[in-house]
Amino acid sequence: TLEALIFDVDGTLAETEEAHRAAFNHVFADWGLDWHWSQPRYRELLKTTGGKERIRAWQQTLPEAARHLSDDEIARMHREKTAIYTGILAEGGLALRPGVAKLIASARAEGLRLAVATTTNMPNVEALTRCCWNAEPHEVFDVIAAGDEVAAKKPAPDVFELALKRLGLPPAACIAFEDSLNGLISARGAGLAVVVTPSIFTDDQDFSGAELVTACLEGLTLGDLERLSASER
Ligand code: XBP
Ligand code: MG
Repeated sequence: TLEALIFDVDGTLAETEEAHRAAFNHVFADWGLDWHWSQPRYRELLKTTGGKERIRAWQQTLPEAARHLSDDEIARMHREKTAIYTGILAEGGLALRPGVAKLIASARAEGLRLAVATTTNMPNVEALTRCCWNAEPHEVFDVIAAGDEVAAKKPAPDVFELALKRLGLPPAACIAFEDSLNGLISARGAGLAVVVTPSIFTDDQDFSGAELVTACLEGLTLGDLERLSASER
């Protein structure tokens, strides 16, 4: 039987990537760099999960002479990016995707447990629950596995495995919610059934390994999820 729901954050709970993209571009300008991540470019860059990893991967695409940031500098730049991003969310204006609030409320009411498995770091999860629920992460979710808590980010299964370990549940008792192919691969690697709601930056990806691909979570019942989590994989 289904005992817990495990959610990705970016792109799944809310369409956060435009705020992330704005924060990256903001910090690049602050550092006097002429880097700019356009939407089409960011669609490609998102295939590298994690902000620090993404900056590093971007730098690798530049000519040798332009690759001057060390890993320490990237870490510092990324801390500034986090401050900009959380500032954007604190201004409000970010909404949960359709159906998310209702599904989480009904799961809670039915005694299911709730978890997060995300590549983004904890301050960003905090900013999101404050903005969207007016609550702290642990008031909404029982378990949170985030960012640099695992060495290998998605598509590695580590962050979903960590969430399962903290829940103390086997994958068969849970279902994962994702918006990206990297997330789908990660969750499946941890043995989970996956519901995919493609986001504005991932709607061209191949989600054939998912139990369900749907535009949004609206109308999805716990009974539907119970059936999906029990399906053969
Ligand atoms: C989301 C990400 C994150 C965010 C930025 O991946 O890859 O990197 O874009 O977050 P997923 P940080 O939704 O698959 O978890 O800058 O905090 O890393
Ligand atoms: Mg995501």
